[in-house]
Amino acid sequence: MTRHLITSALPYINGVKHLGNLIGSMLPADAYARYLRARGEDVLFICATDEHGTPAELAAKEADQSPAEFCAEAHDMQKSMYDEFGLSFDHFGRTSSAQNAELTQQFARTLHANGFIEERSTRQVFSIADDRFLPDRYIVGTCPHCGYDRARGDQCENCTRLLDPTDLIEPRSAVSGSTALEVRETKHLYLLQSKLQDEVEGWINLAGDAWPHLATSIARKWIAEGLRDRAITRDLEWGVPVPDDTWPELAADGKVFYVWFDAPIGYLAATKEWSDAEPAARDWKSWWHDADSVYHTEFMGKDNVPFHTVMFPATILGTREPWTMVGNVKSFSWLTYYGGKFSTSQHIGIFMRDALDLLPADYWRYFLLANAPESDDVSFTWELFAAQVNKDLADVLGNFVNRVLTFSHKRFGDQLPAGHEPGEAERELGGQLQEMLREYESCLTATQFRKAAHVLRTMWSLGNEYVNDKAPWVQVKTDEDAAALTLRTAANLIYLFGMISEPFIPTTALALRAIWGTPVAEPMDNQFPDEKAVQRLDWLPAGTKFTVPGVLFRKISDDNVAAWRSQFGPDAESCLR
Ligand code: B3M
Ligand code: ZN
Repeated sequence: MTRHLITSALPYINGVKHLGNLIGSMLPADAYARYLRARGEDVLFICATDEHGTPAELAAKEADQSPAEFCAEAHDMQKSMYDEFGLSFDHFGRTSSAQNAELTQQFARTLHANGFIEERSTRQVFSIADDRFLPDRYIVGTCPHCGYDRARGDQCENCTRLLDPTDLIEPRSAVSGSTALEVRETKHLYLLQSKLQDEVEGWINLAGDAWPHLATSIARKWIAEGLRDRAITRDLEWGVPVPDDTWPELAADGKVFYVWFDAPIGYLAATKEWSDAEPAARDWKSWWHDADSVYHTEFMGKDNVPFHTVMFPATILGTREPWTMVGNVKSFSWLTYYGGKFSTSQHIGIFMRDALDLLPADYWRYFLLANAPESDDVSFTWELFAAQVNKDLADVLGNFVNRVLTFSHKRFGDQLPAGHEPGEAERELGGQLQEMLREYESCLTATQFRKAAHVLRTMWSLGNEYVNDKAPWVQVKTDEDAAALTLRTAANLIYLFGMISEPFIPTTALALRAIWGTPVAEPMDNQFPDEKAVQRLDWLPAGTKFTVPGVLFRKISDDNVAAWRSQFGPDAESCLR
């Protein structure tokens, strides 16, 4: 049986995470993992914080902390936020782990032994006061294009032009502010990707057929431009050190691996963290090494696609070892805020913490997945958010559950009533649901979340239509048994919704399964309804006890929308494109 390895792109340790980060990888990965688990599949869902690189080191400096302290705190903060969003990682690890250092070094040694890594001399800025080579971002100065006086050596934040450190006017060190800089010769490791061009291309030609269009088109474009050899080391304090058994000189110089070299290996390392926590029961290698039965699905934003479809595959192919290669690359375009970019520095858009402070996770999960930027960019607006939440969640689903159970309770007490046997209308309903379920599952299997949400919403509406047509509040006046059948059938629909809505709104789905006086399995492993049961709609027999839940989803008022617009703008008008 196929085993499903699911990974979400590893969120950078620094920076405030916004809703675009959530829908760009972690949330759809979670919906997929939850669906497959509910189907009884063998699933391993892995993520981690991506902790190395210049931005992390600079962020730590700004916070007046060591990188290790900074990362430990930020990791815990991210982890608890993701828990609140219901992201059901089997493990949420860290690329700064010992496991990642070990595996990254091992990969590098193997690539070197196979002739795919070479030492090369380059010329780089050295700071005499700091006694170190400075990465491009560690050099600041005045932008020659716009005059901004804190432009970085790689890019000017003000005019966004790409720069070379030598372009800067009055360059100085971002570490000490010293202007005593000079260009010196130093050595770095290069991954000889050019030698792997044909192999990677051949692999993409085969594997790429399974990927959605967005991913294949990006991968092919990169391949067409040709793979270039890439420096895979940097001059930083924080990172996986170059192993001194293989490159003593570089190790003595304090070189570490480039963050994009160790980050994808972080998928393996995080799996090893998971496995090391319970070595008797778990075996990370069975997922990653010589793992024929494993199908790996990766979720990521489109800017990450080249690294996952070209660079990391080249790294793996260069080891000549049977590491698991990706099966499906599910990538996403951008979620925008009123058509503009989410921006951490200018505080435009909605950040994950703020979102949770306003409303529970299920509101966000549903809206984001139903509007996932699977092909083009999608614009978040409060107006759209409020309209969809109010209609789909509050009116269609929430109200259905409430009016059915309130009425049943009022007329028949706290047990589901018996009444007539199912008739033509129920059989027809069952048949329709069965067909929709089939479609829902094929969308989820194909990682098409917008379509899946659409089908789910249609199934919820079908429940409403059934009850509206039958009108048990009228039936009860002439034929109590008919009303009882309607209510019992509707109760079974609620139960069905509790099972099938799990990937989108897990907290509510659990609540819908917990209404009944029967024990609830959580997590929902292997509980997804099969087609036959959907046709019968008889999970809950007459006599089943229930409690009427409170309001499942509250409505978002126009006042809320106005208040949130002014709170999260800065003012939404200024973001209109
Ligand atoms: N941290 C980039 C990003 O979050 C990067 C992904 C790494 S996946 C191995 O967009
Ligand atoms: Zn500039």
